[in-house]
Amino acid sequence: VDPKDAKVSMAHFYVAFIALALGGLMGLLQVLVRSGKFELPLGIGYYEILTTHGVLMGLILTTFFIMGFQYAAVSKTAGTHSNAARRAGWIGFWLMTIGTLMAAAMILTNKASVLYTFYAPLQAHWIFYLGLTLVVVGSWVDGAAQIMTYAKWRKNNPGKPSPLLTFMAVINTVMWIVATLGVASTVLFQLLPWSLGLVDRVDVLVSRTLFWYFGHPLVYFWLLPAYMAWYVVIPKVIGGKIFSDSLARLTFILFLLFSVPVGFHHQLMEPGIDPAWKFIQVILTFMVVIPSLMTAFSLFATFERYGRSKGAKGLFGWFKVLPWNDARFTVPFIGMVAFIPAGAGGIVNASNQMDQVVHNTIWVTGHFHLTVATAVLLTFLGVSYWLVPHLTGRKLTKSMNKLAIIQGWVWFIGMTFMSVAMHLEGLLGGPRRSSFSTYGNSQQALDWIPYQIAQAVGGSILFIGIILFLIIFINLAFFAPKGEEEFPVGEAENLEEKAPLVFENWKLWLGITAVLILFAYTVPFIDIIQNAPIGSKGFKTW
Ligand code: HAS
Repeated sequence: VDPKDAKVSMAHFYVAFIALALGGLMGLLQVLVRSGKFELPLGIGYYEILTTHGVLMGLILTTFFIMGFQYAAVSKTAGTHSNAARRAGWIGFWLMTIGTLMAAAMILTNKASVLYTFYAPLQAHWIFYLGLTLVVVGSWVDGAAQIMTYAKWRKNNPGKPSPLLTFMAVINTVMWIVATLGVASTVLFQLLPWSLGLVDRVDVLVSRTLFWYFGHPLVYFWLLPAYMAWYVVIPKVIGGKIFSDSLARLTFILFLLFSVPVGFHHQLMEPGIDPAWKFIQVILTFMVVIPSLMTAFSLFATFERYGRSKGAKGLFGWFKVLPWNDARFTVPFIGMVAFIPAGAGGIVNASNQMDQVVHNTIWVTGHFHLTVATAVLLTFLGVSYWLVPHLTGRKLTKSMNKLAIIQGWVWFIGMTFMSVAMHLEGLLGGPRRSSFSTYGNSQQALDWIPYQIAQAVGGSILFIGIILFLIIFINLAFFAPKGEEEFPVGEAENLEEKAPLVFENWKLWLGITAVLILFAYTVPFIDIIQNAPIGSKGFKTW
């Protein structure tokens, strides 16, 4: 990656990992409070730390890391960004950073304790909403940089499929732009005017529906960069090949089509939405499971073929020959393994009847700590172990590689404690988004306490995992010996197999995406607006 482009990516990573440090500390406080053995000092509120944790980890760490990673990936595979694209990268970065500071200032002064979902009826200070708007607009400008470089590549290479990693980054950016239109609408037309006092009431169901129109593709915006690493980087790291370039592209296109029209599976328990439309969106949710199953198939195929080429025998012989001493492989691999129970939990959530048991319980928190906080995050950390030294012109030394592997296993142990306990407590009815309470010593709430203590143990181990990562990151950014670290980009097994050009027919894919969204949302939206009550005054949190 060109050193000028490297600087843009590194700037994103600094903000991302400051968010990880602060957000991680809030996570630690969170599990300690919920164990019932610790009280927050200085009158700090539970929802203040919960919001800080969710916004920093779920929105800031992820968006900054993803934009920095994709910017570098496009520069590496489609060629150095032009001056205009690099300017866009910097403008996007600064807009996002200013927005982050505005939102953080409001959360830390307890004027925006509205959780990371921030939908009505909870109301935050208008500066919080404006800050988040800048984060979203900044990410569009950042995304535009990637699209510009992709367009330039296509112009210079007519009739050829674009580099796989660039193609994947562009799909994720396009999906992000389509998804953020929902959150931008609720913020600009509902939440900002309402918090400024320009309107008195707000339609809560409209705001929640627009949020979840965005909220589900948001989780795939987190996932797809991890899939980029699993499909393209991991085969090269282990010395194998990408199972199929075309299958990887098709997977990403399916995500573009099916990520958005599924938001109702977060609202299955909400009144005011016709059950028939909920049912339709549940079916579409099961469609979006398919590309993940294709990914699992493709990864197993890559591992097995590599294993056989090394003489491995039997069903799982390949497992032994994988490069376990290489953090660039081991850390993301732990993430992949976690994604198997994580995905199974997601399928439980998406099943209407079972969601009635788990909705709003801490089971859901367990689900998303396995998905985004393990499968995705460990992959991001595994990527950082080679990308940061690649960008700073340094080397991942043997001792840091060892520490990175330990970091991955520490995370695995901590998350096993925490998320298993969360899933089990959820099945016993333990609520999410709530501070410690015995509910007047009710037996049911007393039964939750051992699980809450297990979560505190797991959460404390995870915090050690974050400290280990930060030590390695600081070393790789500033102190590791100078040298060259590879940016691993895998090759497809069959180089003759050219990806069909129809995959880059954007009119076709964006057209189908629009049709699916209109199909899934138009009628229910008209219903919601027609049957709207007079709206809610909401709850001011400031
Ligand atoms: Fe989810 C709630 C359904 C995936 C994140 N999810 C959430 C929330 C978050 C979240 C943050 O239908 C909470 C939102 C809130 O605050 O309220 N989720 C699903 C489904 C999937 C799914 C069907 N979720 C994710 C991913 C996330 C994420 C990915 C973040 C990155 N989720 C739901 C539902 C709710 C929900 C409901 C609402 C619940 C409620 O009541 O509120 C699917 O996409 C999952 C498909 C995944 C698979 C797994 C494939 C496995 C692979 C690994 C292969 C491993 C290898 C290694 C090769 C089918 C690819 C092998 C090695 C060996 C040794 C074996």
